[in-house]
Amino acid sequence: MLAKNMQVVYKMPDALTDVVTHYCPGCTHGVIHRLIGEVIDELGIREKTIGVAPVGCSVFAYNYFDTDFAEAAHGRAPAMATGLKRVHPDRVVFTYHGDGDLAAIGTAEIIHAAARGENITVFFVNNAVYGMTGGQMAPTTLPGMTTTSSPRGRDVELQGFPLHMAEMLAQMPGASYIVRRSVHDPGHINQTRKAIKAALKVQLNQAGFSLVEILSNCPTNWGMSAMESMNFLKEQMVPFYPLGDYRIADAVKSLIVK
Ligand SMILES: Cc1ncc(C[n+]2csc(CCOP(=O)(O)OP(=O)(O)O)c2C)c(N)n1
Repeated sequence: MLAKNMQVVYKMPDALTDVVTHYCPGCTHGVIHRLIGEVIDELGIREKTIGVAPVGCSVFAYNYFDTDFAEAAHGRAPAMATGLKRVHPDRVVFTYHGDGDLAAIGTAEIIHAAARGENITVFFVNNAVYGMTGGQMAPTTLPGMTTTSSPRGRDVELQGFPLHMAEMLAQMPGASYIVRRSVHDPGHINQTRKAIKAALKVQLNQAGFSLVEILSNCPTNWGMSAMESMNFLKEQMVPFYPLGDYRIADAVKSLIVK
């Protein structure tokens, strides 16, 4: 019981379990989980939400979200989410994946889910590397960026150019809401939270495919302190992957709060 004149200013969202996660110190997966958890609570949808995570650092997300949850094979979350949503159209289905997952092994899956306009919500956490497996180059690794499999820096002549997934998926007429946000400081974390809420509202309004790309860090595999990784995110990632709204269909404009 709270003393007189005291207010609760911080509490664990009901949509998250009260456990210690396995994420590395300084990693923003935890921040993003929290934002999703807060929004699920705010929308009052915990009892009807089903999350889907494939392989990657967030492979144990089923332990952290106190919602129904399913584990997909690497790259296959959009297919599993499609099946779940079609069988249970009254449920809210979201996927949560890294860039190795969504933009490499799962590229075909995500493109076709967007093209079909599946009424699911995708949270795409882009940290520019394969985090779980030791920091190898991903499709989103920046030109010149060193990773464990590109020790001299990504050479676009040799390894090609990074994929800009939000821009690509925004070309799909089936997609209703495609935006890119970042979590490098409190203001941007707040913007990300608003986008997560808007994306879930799109689904709740049966308005089709929604995706929030969230630029994120990986201090361990980038070989940086948490603070250095936040600076890298702000100074290198954001200029290369511009934040913004890439597709907001007319039908969903009224659902978006700036
Ligand atoms: C079919 C298959 N191929 C490869 C792997 C190995 N693997 C596990 S996670 C992963 C990439 C994870 O990177 P990302 O999706 O960017 O997520 P992060 O760990 O950075 O959050 C890979 C290649 C696997 N588990 N299954």
